[in-house]
Amino acid sequence: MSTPGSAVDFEFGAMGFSTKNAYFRFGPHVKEARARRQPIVALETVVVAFGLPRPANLQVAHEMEETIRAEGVVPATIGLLDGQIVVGLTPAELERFAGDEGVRKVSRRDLPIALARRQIGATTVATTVWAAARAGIRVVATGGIGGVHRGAPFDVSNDLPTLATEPVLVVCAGPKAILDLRATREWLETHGIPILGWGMETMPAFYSASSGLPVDARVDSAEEAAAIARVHWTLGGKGILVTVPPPADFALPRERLETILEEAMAEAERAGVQGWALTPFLLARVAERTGGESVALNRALLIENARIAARIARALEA
Ligand code: PSU
Ligand code: MN
Repeated sequence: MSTPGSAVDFEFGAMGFSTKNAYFRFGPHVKEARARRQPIVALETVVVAFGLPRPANLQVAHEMEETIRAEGVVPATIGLLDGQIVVGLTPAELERFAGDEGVRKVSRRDLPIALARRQIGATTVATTVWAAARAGIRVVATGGIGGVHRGAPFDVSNDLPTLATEPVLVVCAGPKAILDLRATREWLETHGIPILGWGMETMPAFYSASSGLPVDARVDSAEEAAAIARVHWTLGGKGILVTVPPPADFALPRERLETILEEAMAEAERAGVQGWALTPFLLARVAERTGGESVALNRALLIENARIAARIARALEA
């Protein structure tokens, strides 16, 4: 076994990734889970650093971990610290992502830069999925995934191509509502990424229960989702999505949201906000304009998604 902070000295699951990778470090709880072959769910840190206002961000991060533990599954929140990808941040480490330390949003193109410069790096869904795959973790829980943005100039989140290459199941509330959902759905189809609907025939739209776009199959249990994922991976398939509608008590009406989003997008354009900064900007605007309702919703769906991800991770082990 490696000592904390040293290079990883064991095999990365069955993913064919090399051993002794100095850029990975596993948290003590994750090492223990691996030794005991307990199911693990990976979590991202961009939502903590950029997706939610303080202090809700840290509370939600802890609540997601607790929810996963309550299902008998081990959470592995991923982030970059001191030149390493930490799989399974400790509570004290996680706190640094929620504060004011100049955290960098790390998508995959940022990974070598943030590691070489030993920056504190919050991982997007893309980076989290990529790291989880290297660590032999098959399930990731998040809020909304990135996708194809609306209008020009063309902006496609790295979340999509990473789902096309890594065999990981992502539990989410669909692509973020700020995106072009139709184009995102088509992209997923082109790249062979199945979309399962949790108790739904249609894909949710993050803030609302339905985008009106069909899913590829409805599933009503963790076992059903796990069974499909298992076949997908046995056949060499890669990413797979389980889309969960946001808890009904919190969902926002789609028309009201569209107005807010259109205003926010126009504002972003006037202010020249683009690239990595666009998503955090739009989410913050929506939170302001909904008087925090979107934050309550985001929290509720993140916790719900963590719970479902844990159940699927357990079903995959069975
Ligand atoms: N969904 C949320 N809040 C977030 C994100 C998604 O509810 O903060 C983050 C995820 O980390 C996702 C990222 O991977 O936004 C996508 O950013 P971009 O569009 O720049 O790729
Ligand atoms: Mn982008």
